[in-house]
Amino acid sequence: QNGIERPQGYTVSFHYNPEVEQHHFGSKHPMKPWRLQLTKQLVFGYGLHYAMDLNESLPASMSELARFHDNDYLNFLRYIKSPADIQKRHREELNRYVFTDEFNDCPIFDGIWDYVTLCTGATLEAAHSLSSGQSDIAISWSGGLHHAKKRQASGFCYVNDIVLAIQHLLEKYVRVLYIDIDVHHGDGVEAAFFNTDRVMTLSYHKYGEFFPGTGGPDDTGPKGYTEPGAYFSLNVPLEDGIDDKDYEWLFRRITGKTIEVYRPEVIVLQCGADSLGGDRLGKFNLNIKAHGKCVEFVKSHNLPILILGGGGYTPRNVARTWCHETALCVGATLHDELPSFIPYRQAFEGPSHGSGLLYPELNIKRLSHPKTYERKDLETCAARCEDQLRCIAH
Ligand code: TV1
Ligand code: CA
Ligand code: ZN
Repeated sequence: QNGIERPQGYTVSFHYNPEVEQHHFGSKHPMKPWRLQLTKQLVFGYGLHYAMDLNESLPASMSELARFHDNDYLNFLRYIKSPADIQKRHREELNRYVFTDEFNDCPIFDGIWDYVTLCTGATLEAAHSLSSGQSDIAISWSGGLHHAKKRQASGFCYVNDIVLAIQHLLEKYVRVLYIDIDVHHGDGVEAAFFNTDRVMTLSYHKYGEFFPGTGGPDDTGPKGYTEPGAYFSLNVPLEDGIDDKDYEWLFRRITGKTIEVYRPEVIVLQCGADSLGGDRLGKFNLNIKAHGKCVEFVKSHNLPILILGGGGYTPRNVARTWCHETALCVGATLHDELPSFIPYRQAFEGPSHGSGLLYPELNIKRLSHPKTYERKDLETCAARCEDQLRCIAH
């Protein structure tokens, strides 16, 4: 079994439905659900499935989604026909009257209802696996869709599986810590729990002329400082080109202090892989191992963890990252050379595919974004976060 063993003393569960990966946002759209197929192939190629409980999850039901979302919005998603569908019937009028924007973040595509309910179903099943004590670390790579609002799709996200999972966790746990290492601000999750101190949200992201534009240093929760939730939104706005060393330093310092002060009973970790160097949309310079150190650091606190996906727009690197992080969860060390027998191995191969190495390897080394900050900016940022954390008293 490739030397992969079950972890001693704790259980890891993996929640997934292979139908998700069959959906397409459109050929030019950066969100590629098939990155989940690549991820799963690496996970299985390395034999990591021997070390976890595997679950083929069911789609979430309408009533489960309605615990956060508006019924009218959900019915729209459920019954809307994709443009391709409409086009078949009204091709001529459509070409005459409709300007179809090529940069539509949230297109209506075939099977959209199946897609959103499958992504959410996996995350809700993972949350249930934790709350029922069946597992200690539950993984749902198709989840992590942090921008979706109560009645509005935003930034490639239609249904907010994270909010729904946290709502479920709140039935059992008193304090939930949400940590978001996607390169974008976790605005939808922050907004949903803005007025409560039972959920603390902590997002690391690029800030300044970047989607969604929120998550600045003064975005800390409701401004009346006696209101519940005041100071329980913590944001770490970052500049282009942040590297492994600086990110690890900030992440450990701020996340460590947050866990110490807030004392969560469970942690939800959104592992968006668009914070990697070489991402098609992101602007950071992280290597896979540095991204993974965030997962390792969170795990080292021995609390139940819900591990979610999110962004990630260079599919071969998304798969590498999430496979590496699955291995960290089960406590396995993987050989850097990718398994030779996985389907689609060519997707990971060759200099023209990015790694520049003779054999496809798990780590990536070629990074691209110029650094636009100085050491003192990081110090200021960390000090400001610590000031905010001092305002949280239990
Ligand atoms: C269709 C085709 C849509 C090509 C969108 C990049 C496209 C983008 C496309 C794109 C693109 C964004 C904005 C638009 C402000 C809006 C999963 C009015 C080459 C969690 C979502 C980013 C990130 C949205 C999601 C962003 C996540 N960037 N090509 N769209 N304008 N939208 O900037 O956090 O990773 O880029
Ligand atoms: Ca983030
Ligand atoms: Zn993102």
